[in-house]
Amino acid sequence: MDVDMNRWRGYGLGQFIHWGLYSILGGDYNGKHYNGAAEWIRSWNQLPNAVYDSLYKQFNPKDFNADKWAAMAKQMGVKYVTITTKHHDGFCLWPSKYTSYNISNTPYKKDIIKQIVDAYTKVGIDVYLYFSVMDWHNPDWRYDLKSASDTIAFNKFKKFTQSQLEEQLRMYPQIKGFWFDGTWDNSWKKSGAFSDSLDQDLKRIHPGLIIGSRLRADDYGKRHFDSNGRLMGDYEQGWERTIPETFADTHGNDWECDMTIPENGWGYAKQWMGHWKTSDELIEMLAKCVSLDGNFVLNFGPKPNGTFRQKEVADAKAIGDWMKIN
Ligand code: FUL
Repeated sequence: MDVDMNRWRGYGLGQFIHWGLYSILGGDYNGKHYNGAAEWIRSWNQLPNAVYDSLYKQFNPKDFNADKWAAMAKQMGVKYVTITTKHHDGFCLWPSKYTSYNISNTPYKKDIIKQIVDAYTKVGIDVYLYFSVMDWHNPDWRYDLKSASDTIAFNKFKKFTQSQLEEQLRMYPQIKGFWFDGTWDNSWKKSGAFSDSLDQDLKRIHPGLIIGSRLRADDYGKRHFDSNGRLMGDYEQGWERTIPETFADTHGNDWECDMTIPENGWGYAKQWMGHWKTSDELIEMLAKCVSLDGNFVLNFGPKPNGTFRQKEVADAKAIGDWMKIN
């Protein structure tokens, strides 16, 4: 386990990728732009859920080329990538046999996750899978467990979640870990024993697997020390769009900072909100994170056609140039 954690500790720079059906809308519906995180649009009542849930029929990223993505990440100096396999909307970028709401039923059809895992692994970049437990599309998912029928449905949902994760490990054995998300609801808070057994199960299937702290809803970032006080392949996912100031803030945890280029929002947005960090600002953040023994992970939100925005390409280049001389 320490070998794997030590590898993780040495990364320094990572890339995050948010890509899914929300990228098709880019924060807009019917000519109106919604000024929030574009990947959350399904929950803003800007459009009927049924319309959102049919977007998969349009997902066809004709210009997607995983080798080009990996080459850009490589020149940027990235050591690991985390890609959204399923965000809160429940749509799966891999051909999961546990739901038809997946990539194989889009016009594009091909497994996006496999292409990414293969292309990045080939150039020596470790791959981690982002997985949202919260799933707005699955009828068995619940915010809370208030009745016996909620519990029955959510138990079914937990099995579904476990099956999907095991499926990912079977399909992509090269991956190094999971970045969990959407575990803050009461339903998951009441499922602590399950998330612990899930954690152990995944690590049994894939020894050395590194799992982010958000798997456990009730103690983000302070979990999983064994009886000798050693961290068991977990890292603190608490630093989202912020950076700790001093070592006192990091409490000796392994941690990463996940950063967006615009002020808010991870998925592609046609209009970017607020201040767009300059390349120099991003480099300064990277240096600060590494100086506090953390990893800096920069987010990219590819367009629906499978290419990156100009600003992202320029930032990747600037960071890569800086990495080469530092
Ligand atoms: C959050 C999510 O709600 C955002 O959409 C994004 O995925 C971020 C990395 O994590 O919890």
